[in-house]
Amino acid sequence: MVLFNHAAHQMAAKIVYYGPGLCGKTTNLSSIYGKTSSKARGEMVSLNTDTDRTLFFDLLPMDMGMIWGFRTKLQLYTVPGQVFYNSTRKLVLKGADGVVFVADSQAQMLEANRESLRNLAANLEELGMDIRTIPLVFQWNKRDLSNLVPVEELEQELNPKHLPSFCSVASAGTGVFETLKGIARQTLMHVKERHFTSAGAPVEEPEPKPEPIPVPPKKTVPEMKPALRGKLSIQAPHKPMVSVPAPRIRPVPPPVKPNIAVLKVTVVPPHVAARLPHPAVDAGRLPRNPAVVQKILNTIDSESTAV
Ligand SMILES: Nc1nc2c(ncn2[C@@H]2O[C@H](COP(=O)(O)OP(=O)(O)OP(=O)(O)O)[C@@H](O)[C@H]2O)c(=O)[nH]1
Ligand SMILES: [Mg+2]
Repeated sequence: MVLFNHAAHQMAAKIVYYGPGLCGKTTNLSSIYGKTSSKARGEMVSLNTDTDRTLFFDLLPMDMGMIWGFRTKLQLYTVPGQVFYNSTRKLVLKGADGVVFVADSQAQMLEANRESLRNLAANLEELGMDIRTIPLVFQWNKRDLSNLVPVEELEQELNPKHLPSFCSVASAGTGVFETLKGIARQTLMHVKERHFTSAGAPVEEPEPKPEPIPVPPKKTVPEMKPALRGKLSIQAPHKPMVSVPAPRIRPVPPPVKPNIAVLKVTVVPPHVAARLPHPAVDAGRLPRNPAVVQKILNTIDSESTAV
């Protein structure tokens, strides 16, 4: 499925090279990689077995420049051709925008080509796609070898709908770019039909609507039996009585009366003390005679500073 980034004006399409084992799919991508400037392509990723057979896929990103106002990228993939890797083939095929069917032109490989084409149709169908509508081109590879099936026979056997087809020697780079251009044209025309208006403006896909959040159904009061209508009074729903322990209240102690003693201090300055009538005052002892004491106190009162 072609990917659009409308904000960045970019689009990317996925092209898958399909065909029987050893027909030359990986060789196609290696040849494109070797003959393209590093500006026009990314790095090629290959996941191979020990014997250099494709284990998972090869991937080669290609920059096709500006097309209809979009920077256009093609992601070229190959599938593993060996029969027992079918689940991987299906995985790689998922989301393809175009397919190159690479056939091995050798006579002994004709049945393997037929089988691989049937497998392509079946896998597309399982993925919800259709071999009759997906952009598809054929490549008759290994035309340099002997014991070849004539091109007319290959067309009849494998391409009865006369879709675009190309003869190639992938190992020598012959016919490889013609094939790539052929599938790029088919795929981009298909993208244009589906995603651009007749005036050439891209059709923005509407934002997918968020899944509605399920709302629990409202609880409805069951219909009252006619016989009971008018006989029932509305009552507050019965609530079971729950005994709650009384809260523990701590007795508040009565406010404590502060024991405030008012202390009157009398400071006797030295000049007053010197004129006191009794020398015992200096020693901190009061005379026993009340008259003398009173006289002392009067003197203190009149001449001292109360604090
Ligand atoms: N003579 C000749 N040999 C080719 C040609 N194309 C590919 N080969 C050789 O065929 C062998 C298999 O090629 P691959 O590209 O690895 O085949 P494949 O389709 O990727 O195989 P799987 O990964 O197993 O599916 C290699 O030795 C290639 O050099 C060709 O046009 N002519
Ligand atoms: Mg391969």
